[in-house]
Amino acid sequence: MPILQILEFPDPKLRKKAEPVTVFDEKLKVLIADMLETMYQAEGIGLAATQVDVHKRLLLIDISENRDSPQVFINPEIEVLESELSEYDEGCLSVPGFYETVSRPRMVKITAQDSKGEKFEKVAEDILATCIQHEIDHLDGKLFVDYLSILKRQRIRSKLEKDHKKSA
Ligand code: QAP
Ligand code: CO
Repeated sequence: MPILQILEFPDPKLRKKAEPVTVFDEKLKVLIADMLETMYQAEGIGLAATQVDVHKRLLLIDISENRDSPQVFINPEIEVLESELSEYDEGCLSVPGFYETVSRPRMVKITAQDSKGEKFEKVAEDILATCIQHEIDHLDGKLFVDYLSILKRQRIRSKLEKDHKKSA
């Protein structure tokens, strides 16, 4: 199965807003399979379609130790259940090599559809809640670096731009 190319910050394509998925067909299943393969080979815990330049509201998460429990969320909506925030050192496959602390609501309820279009709800806490919020941000064109100081964000941008020039 093909490994998809992951866009990297500051690529402007990462800023596009994704459109709802309306067709739950074989093509969607192939995309999910390719994205899973891509996430596992890159050793990520989460991947949004935006990151592989597909601007549809679809994301994957696998926070399991054995990397064998993928969760697929299509057209996810989020409701904050607790005003309490939790802090995590976040990274991103689109911002390779950088980890920074971000605060987000600790507990959220997600309403989404599965690969068959079936609606489901899930309450997520801690790392799963953080990860889902991080991935939904991608679908809205947002990145974790947007929560950092301008200085930190610019340092990350310069470093990655240098890397991209070298490999171009
Ligand atoms: C989002 O990120 C996340 O820099 C998922 O060199 C991460 O899977 C949410 C990765 C942490 C909450 C906490 C990053 C792999 C993977 C890198 C990822 C890298 C290799 C990031
Ligand atoms: Co990310």
